[in-house]
Amino acid sequence: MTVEHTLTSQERLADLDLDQLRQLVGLVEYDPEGDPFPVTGWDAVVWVVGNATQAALYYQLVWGMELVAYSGPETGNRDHHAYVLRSGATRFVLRGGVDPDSALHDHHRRHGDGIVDIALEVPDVDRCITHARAQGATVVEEPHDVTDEHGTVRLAAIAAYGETRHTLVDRSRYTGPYLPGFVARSSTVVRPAGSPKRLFQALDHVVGNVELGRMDEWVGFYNRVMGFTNMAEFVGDDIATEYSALMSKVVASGNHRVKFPLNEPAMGKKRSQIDEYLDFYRGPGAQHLALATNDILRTVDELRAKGVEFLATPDSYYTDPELRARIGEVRVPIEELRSRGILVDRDEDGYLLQIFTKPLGDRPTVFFELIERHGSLGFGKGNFQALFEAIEREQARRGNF
Ligand code: TYF
Ligand code: FE
Repeated sequence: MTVEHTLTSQERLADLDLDQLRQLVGLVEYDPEGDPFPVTGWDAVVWVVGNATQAALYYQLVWGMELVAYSGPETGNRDHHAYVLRSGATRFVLRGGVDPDSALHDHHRRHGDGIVDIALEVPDVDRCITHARAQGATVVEEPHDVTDEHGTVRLAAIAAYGETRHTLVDRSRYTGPYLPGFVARSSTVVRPAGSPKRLFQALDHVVGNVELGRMDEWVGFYNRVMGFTNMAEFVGDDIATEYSALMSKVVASGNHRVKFPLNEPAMGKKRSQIDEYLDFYRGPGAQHLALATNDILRTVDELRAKGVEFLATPDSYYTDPELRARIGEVRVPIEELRSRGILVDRDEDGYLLQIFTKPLGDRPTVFFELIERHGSLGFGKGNFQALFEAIEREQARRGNF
């Protein structure tokens, strides 16, 4: 077994090392030798939003992200604004139409604020595309170089679920702030004295919602096209029919940096939360991003103080003796978790702490999860019942019964 030592360019910039990543996102050792589609890690999560200029401020002021690059009319891009933000190893790109005829407005009309591209850093774009094509993937952008005074980036893209794509990025010959066409731009937002340097350090997983009966197709896509392997965690129709009304499987890249749980709706007592997403997003798309933090208590306190709303967890969750026994000892008294509504799950490898926001935008579609891992490589399976009940309470408040 070869040990994987590669950091993504973004992780290097964030001064994260492999030990920290092992803890934060459950990185594992693997042998890239036989991998038909080697992936180093996340490159960027690209959003289309209704107002990128304001969203860029929201992610700086509320989520503590740092503005690092920009493209727009002043840089020769008359079609749209694009703001590049980062927090640790996580990079967001927020795009919003300027030209009234921009195709971004059409995208936004259909989907609302959402994720258009889950871009991945790869060492060899051409090798990935050759393999992906041979496996029947739709290549939406052929491999090509883009160049400016900072060097050259090689790019290509393949289609994923719905209108989502995976751009593949080799930035090994590039030193610029993001991509050619972007200029470096720093935050004008002043960080309040005493506030933490960052509220999250890395991206842990991105969940995709797909149509009824198509989850296995998409699992197969990631297996065949991208060489991803299935992780043990899944939600079958046993859980689905009882309360969650969804089925879920997880695929991961060789080093487990990139993890994609995939959900499909299932027939439960009520209309599935996945059906609600599919209706409001007008099709398949990215449902939630899990942001890894090494201090979820502090992060939740900061975010609450700035108005972020989280799903409420009933007190019974913390007093249930069975659950308390299963959780055992964690790094803080349970009271600290109860007062914040943070969930705990434990498996044979360790435990994790997690909490979920309410939907971020106007439509009940995309939301965030905060996750603090302590050895567990799972996704909080033990919390699914409590979590899905909380989601259903919110759905009912929105008029979905
Ligand atoms: O990523 C996961 O699998 C967990 C559980 O609507 C989950 O975060 C699954 C579906 C959902 C919310 C959370
Ligand atoms: Fe999750």
